[in-house]
Amino acid sequence: MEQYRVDDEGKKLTTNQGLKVSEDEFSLKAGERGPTLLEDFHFREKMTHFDHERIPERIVHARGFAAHGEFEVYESMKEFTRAGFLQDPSVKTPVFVRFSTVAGSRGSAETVRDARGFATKFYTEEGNYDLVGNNIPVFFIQDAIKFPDLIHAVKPEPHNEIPQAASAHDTFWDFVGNNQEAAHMVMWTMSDRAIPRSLRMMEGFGVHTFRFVNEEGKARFVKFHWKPVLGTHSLVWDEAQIINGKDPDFHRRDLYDSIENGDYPEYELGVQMIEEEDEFKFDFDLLDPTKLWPEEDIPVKLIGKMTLNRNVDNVFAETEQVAFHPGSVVPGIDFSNDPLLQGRLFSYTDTQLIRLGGPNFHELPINRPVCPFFNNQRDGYGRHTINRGQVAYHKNSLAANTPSPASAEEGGYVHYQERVEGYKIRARSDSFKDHFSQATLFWNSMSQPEKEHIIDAFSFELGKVKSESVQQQVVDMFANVSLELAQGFAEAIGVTPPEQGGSNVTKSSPALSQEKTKKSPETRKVGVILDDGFNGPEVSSVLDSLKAKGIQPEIISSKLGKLKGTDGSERKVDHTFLTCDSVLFDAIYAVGGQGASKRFHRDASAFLQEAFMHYKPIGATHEGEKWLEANEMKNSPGVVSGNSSEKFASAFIDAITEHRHWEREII
Ligand code: HDD
Repeated sequence: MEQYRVDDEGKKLTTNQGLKVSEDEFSLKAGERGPTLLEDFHFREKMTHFDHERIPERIVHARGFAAHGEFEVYESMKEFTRAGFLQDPSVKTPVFVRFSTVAGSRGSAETVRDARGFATKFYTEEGNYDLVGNNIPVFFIQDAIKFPDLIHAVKPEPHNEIPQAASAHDTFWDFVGNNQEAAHMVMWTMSDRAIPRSLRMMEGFGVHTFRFVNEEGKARFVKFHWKPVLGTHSLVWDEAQIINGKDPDFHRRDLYDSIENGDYPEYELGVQMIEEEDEFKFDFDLLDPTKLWPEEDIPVKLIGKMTLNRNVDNVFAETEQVAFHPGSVVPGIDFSNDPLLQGRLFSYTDTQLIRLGGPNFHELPINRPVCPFFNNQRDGYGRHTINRGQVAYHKNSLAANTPSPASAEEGGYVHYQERVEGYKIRARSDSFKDHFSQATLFWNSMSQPEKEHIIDAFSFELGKVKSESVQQQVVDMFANVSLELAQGFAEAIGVTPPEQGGSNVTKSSPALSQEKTKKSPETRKVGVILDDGFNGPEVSSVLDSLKAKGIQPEIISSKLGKLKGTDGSERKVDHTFLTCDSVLFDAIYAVGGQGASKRFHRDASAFLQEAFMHYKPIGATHEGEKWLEANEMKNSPGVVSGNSSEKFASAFIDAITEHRHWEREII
């Protein structure tokens, strides 16, 4: 991509024709106070370009943020797939990953309750491979023909464009109540998974069943997973909503800053594989995208690692113009007959034609394969390549019948030869008809706090629905998943709680709960509340211990500038109480200083109360301890106090590692 990067700094200003410009502030006029002249080609070019600087936003996944990186396989996957980029651990394959929310428009906030897109483009030597997934392993619908209906229902309502980037409205829940295949995914979107703490701390899934095909032509069903090295962690709903106001760019800022700081986000690629002959051995259909493969039954084999190590230079040129497509595959990776996947194979190219304005979008630098590509396609809007010669057809004799197809041995893509037969029919297999068992499996797998969050999420979302009939339909529907769940939110929204129903599914899959995820203090942000006259040696010692664990302390005070400690040491203030908020930190270290004002005490207390409400770790010494006492927070779980700095630091780091302290009683 290097050849396309341009640095304008230090250069003379020119028009797009390369003509040096002598004046860029005044248009060409007939006299100093006269009208502008049509002759002013510089003005016309500048204004025309500006007038055309927007393209249609994506119909879904409009708000996204992306980064470059690389992928390495741990060991050759030759036994399972011939995909070139999965053979050699010494090869680094460049990747570009775009994360996104689904429902909101380009300008919407980021910590909304929604699935997150997780789309990865591998620039392999055999062509681009796109793994276009989400952070949720299942989908709302089973057939792509329903996708426009789903999206029409979840997008803002058409008569008033309300609400933005939210599913808490009548049309979405009307869709759910009347399309019960959505049950399983709705359980995920009502869970903590739909409000990730960071794009660096969420899983990714290819969702569909794909195929791996090896050199001998043997195929296996495969599901793809991304496992974040930092573990899977979430926000709490109240916090997520406040962040949307305090910092609508929260997730992109977190990703961007981490990469700039050298804290490169890492994800391991995992695969679950099922032999072709075992296709019918499960109590769900492998082709049904509303079903996951429980990890305890079909283990996830970790096969490689992706590291995101470079931010984009220009969001429009890269993040906005990137075009993903689940149909961009390489030899060794093939499709299944999942009807959702089959429909996606059409939709993605189609949407790029309108979004990127023609059929040559593969020539944009971010979309170009790194391997050479040759065919007989020519012309169209925005064509860059200058194809030479008179021949643009196949077969031909004038160019010795080239470019010519490649055999499998030469790297040609050969579709897996699956035997299919049947009547042309608009129908769905009976094996797709169980909509509730895995929704219950998910529910059974949740810890108590996670279950409470799900009931709260349903109560919030349906509490915003105006139609009582829709509310009742959803309650009745989710009684099939769990009576405890349906009764829980029925009560909160004031409709008739179901008396019958429930599920006889008792199975659970511990891997679905975030409770046992990897926990690490690394890259966690700690807000340090400090004022003049702080205990210098103690604060230095605690901050050094935090930093040694990769924790990032930032100083908060009543004003910017420098604070002086008791020992004369100085600390630069990063934020004031006005410019930040407790929701923007993972933990709070409250110290204060000597002689802080009443207002300081009030602001610091408010910070602690909010952090406490969001179950965050709190460390407090000196005046901090007084704020704890005043707010009855002392000795609560995850609240650390005391003056021996070493013991304090280590207990505080343990509390930060825990992420949140659900056992805390919030009154
Ligand atoms: Fe899709 C974008 C993921 C079902 C049609 N989709 C899009 C993006 C992601 C996904 C991550 C954003 C890519 C980017 O960052 O540019 N989509 C999924 C997943 C699905 C899914 C995981 C279910 C398993 N999508 C799906 C269906 C259809 C589409 C069933 C239509 C038949 N998706 C699109 C689209 C988009 C898109 C309209 C909008 C922008 C784009 O493609 O490039 O074609």
